[in-house]
Amino acid sequence: AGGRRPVRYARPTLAARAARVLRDNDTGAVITAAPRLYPHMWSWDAAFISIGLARLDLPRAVAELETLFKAQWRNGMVPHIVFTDDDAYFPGPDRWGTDTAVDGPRNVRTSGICQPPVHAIAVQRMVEIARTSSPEERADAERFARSIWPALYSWHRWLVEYRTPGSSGLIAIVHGWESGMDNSPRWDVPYAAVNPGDELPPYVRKDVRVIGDPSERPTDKEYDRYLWLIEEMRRAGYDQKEIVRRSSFLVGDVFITALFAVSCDVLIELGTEFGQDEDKLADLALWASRARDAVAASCHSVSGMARDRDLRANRWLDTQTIAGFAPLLCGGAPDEVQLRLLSLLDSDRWCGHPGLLAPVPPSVSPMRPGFNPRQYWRGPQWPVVNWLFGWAFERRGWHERARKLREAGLRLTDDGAFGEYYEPFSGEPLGSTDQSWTAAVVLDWLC
Ligand code: 9WN
Repeated sequence: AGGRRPVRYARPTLAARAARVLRDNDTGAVITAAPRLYPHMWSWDAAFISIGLARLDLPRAVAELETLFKAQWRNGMVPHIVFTDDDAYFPGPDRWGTDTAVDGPRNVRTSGICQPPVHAIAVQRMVEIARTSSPEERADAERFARSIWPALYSWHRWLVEYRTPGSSGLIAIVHGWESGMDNSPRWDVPYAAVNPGDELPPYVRKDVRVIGDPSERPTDKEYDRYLWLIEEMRRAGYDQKEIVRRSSFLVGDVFITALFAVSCDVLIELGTEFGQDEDKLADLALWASRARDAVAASCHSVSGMARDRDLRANRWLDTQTIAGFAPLLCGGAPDEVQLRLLSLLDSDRWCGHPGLLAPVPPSVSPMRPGFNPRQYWRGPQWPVVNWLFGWAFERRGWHERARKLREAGLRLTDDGAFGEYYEPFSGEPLGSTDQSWTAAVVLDWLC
């Protein structure tokens, strides 16, 4: 490989460029997810951004997560978007209409759904990074971990209390955006049952104006469904119990469930170290073990891949995507299943595909029908997802595997464009460039 892209930056230059992206995307109040396409704060982006920032400016990293958690809803939900005043993104706060939601936050405008719970992971990583720095930074990071812990706990409790319906034990999402993998083929079957009514208020997309090639984004038909689900939630006044009872989309998300399990573990570690309440630590241990069991129980008997569950239609969703490797993030599946997943991940169906520029797992296997190398969550490689697997592998003691994923991630991103996602064969950056979370994970890999 090599030579398919004109530019390959040496590591120090790449690090300097990544740092500049985070600085340039800083409005002073928040670091936007991307300069033009996403001029607001996104929940899971903010977590990754804080990890990258911890290397550059710990107080700024702390401030970022504090801003996100100031927008936490009174019931515990951490909203997926915290809006700035910029109106270049649709749907903005007026369309969401959460201002009158009973549980909404005060003095800040947010969307009305959530995103994957990776925030405890970010806080622990920030502490680790600060410990390699000065004694002052170490003390600041530890003070921050102690002070944000109760808010992290109540965020996790919200996921259990409001989003673990039925008996599967999986954490449920009520909108594909909550998964962070918006138009992944994971959601095609449940979305087919979402029928936007005639009452869908008209709207104009803004994302396709920013992205030169609209085929890199979800389709209009998909957007109608995304907007219809918002309409349903708005009508329910963002009453979570009501939404989970009635919305036309309710799916147990195995990837979120795995992240939740491991985030609970991390929260236990932080809480044990920083003297948090024993009862709360016991809650977290119970939640982690239930989530892990749910992930293991979802594994397909032949492929071993973990599956989402359509909770409206009561059936497993067999579409194979990167999310099928969820048990590798959190553990808990039988050894034999885990080995099968590892060899599948290494095989030519995934990271070992001979055509890939870099052995980073694509969002969908290039061997699957429906794989689209340019469209969003239907094929491209996402650096943040690679970071998550690398982080989890390191944590599980699989150092060589973690190192390989880090190297692969750096190979993919050494063009210095900080693409939102990448075409797996040519390595062309797609979607937004100068995407903050891509810059952040690159910084973490480099340090
Ligand atoms: C909708 C910000 C976000 C990411 C998501 C990614 C994309 C938004 C969009 O951008 O979603 O939330 O408008 O497409 O899918 O994972 O957090 O980077």
